[in-house]
Amino acid sequence: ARCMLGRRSVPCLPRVPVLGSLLHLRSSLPPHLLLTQLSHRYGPLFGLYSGPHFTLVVSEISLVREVLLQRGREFAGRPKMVTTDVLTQGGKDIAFADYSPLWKNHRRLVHNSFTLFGEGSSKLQTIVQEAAEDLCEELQSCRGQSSDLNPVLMRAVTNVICRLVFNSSYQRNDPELLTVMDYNDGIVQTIARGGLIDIFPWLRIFPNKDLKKLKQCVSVRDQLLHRKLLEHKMTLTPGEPRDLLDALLIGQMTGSGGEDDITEDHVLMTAAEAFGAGVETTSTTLLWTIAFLLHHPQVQERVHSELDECVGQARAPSLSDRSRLPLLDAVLCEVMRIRPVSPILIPHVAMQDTSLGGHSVPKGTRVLVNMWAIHHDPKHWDEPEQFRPERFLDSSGRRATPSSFLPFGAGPRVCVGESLARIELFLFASRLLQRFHFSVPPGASLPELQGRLGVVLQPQSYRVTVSPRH
Ligand code: HEM
Ligand code: PLO
Repeated sequence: ARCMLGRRSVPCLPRVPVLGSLLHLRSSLPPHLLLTQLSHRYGPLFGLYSGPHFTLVVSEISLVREVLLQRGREFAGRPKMVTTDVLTQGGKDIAFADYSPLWKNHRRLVHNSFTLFGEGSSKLQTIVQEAAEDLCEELQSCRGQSSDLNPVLMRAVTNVICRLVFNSSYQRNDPELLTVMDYNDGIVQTIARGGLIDIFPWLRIFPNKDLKKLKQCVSVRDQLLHRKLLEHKMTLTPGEPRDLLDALLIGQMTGSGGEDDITEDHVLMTAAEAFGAGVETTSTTLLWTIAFLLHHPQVQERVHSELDECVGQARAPSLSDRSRLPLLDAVLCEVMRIRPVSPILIPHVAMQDTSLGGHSVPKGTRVLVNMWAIHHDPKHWDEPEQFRPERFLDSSGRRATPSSFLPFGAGPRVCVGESLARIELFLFASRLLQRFHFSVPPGASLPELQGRLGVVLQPQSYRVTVSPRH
């Protein structure tokens, strides 16, 4: 089938009333693979109806650049979804909020506060190094036994966000940490299943077990955050923000008093989102990194040698070593290429009538950017299924960045946590690999690499033997 966009038409999945194209989207494949397969049949720009919503699927880098960059403003809207509305009090966050002047203010404030406490200061480096140290100690105490890294990594990255947002951290069995991990787990299991594409808002009127669980988790989260917020407000000194929460509160209080100012609820949602986005994505990327290194022991060996030569054993790696560790950097990029944690980003929406690839696009059209397809496009990547960090190195061994690589998106909706994430990935991965060798436990099989798409693309859980190198 084809659908008309202005005077030209694009290929389109067949549709029926009410269900739209859903009958053609039934598949055992996860959404990013199904959409990639469909793009082979229907082309780099095709339409479908997810229920009543007309949706364009974009699978080619020049079109993706048009959506995210050239026409970034026009495509910066977000669809309304039932589960994310529950998660964010109807869009009082950054990621799932529709484009508006208030959202712009909010995003700018968050961005500035991140810069203040993160990228701009050496404080972040210390925070991450401390969390990495703590993580290494915990692994050291495993004494070469096989373990599941997920919970240990989660605590380590949670503590980074915790220091950044609340200026506090959690001990190993802190009951509050367990509460946080528990509600987070509940949210991950119930939110936006099927990769962030909520399709039938009217399902809400039926009793829904998942939605109930989501609401419960969100309410536990909000109580906890509310307490933190109160504590902060009582001890706040204007002009001397101790952490991100202080900076946001100060920003909120010094607003112009107009209707585009953020409220205290927005501050709360920002803290919640920093935790959600900061923890889930970073720990997952680290898990993928170890999984691929288990599959490619010779790459792990080369990273070990690079670290031994450039940093040695006497001190922890720091950000200033980054340019001297191009292979490690390339490994992290290759991991984010081959298994992007957010393979179809968050859906975008056209906020006004606009165009894409020469087709006119009506206001309200949803756009799915298939980053998986971009990162696996054989026109841009030689043997895209192969894990080859060398892709990110030029002929003299320096880091290079190919143009079909956008793991954080781009443009007005680019990931706000990008530099924080890169800093964390580098400092965690370098310290871990400096101190430990990762191997498949005796008798166990290699980790599965297909991944499961929930709210992020995660590896199936696997076990690993962590042995100290020195
Ligand atoms: C959005 C990737 C870590 C906060 C996004 C998007 C991607 C992404 C692909 C969606 C872009 C779009 O819809 O066009 C990643 C990756 C990470 C990571 C690969 C780590 C490996 C983080 C961290 C934080 C964060 C550490 C914060 C602490 C956000 C927020 C948004 C976002 C708030 C929404 C931006 C908006 O809609 O305007 N991220 N992210 N992310 N990310 Fe990240
Ligand atoms: C993860 C579970 C948390 O409890 C809530 C949460 C908040 C922000 C979400 C994040 C979850 C998943 C990853 C998301 C992030 C915003 C941006 C990020 C979707 C649902 C990505 C990768 O796009």
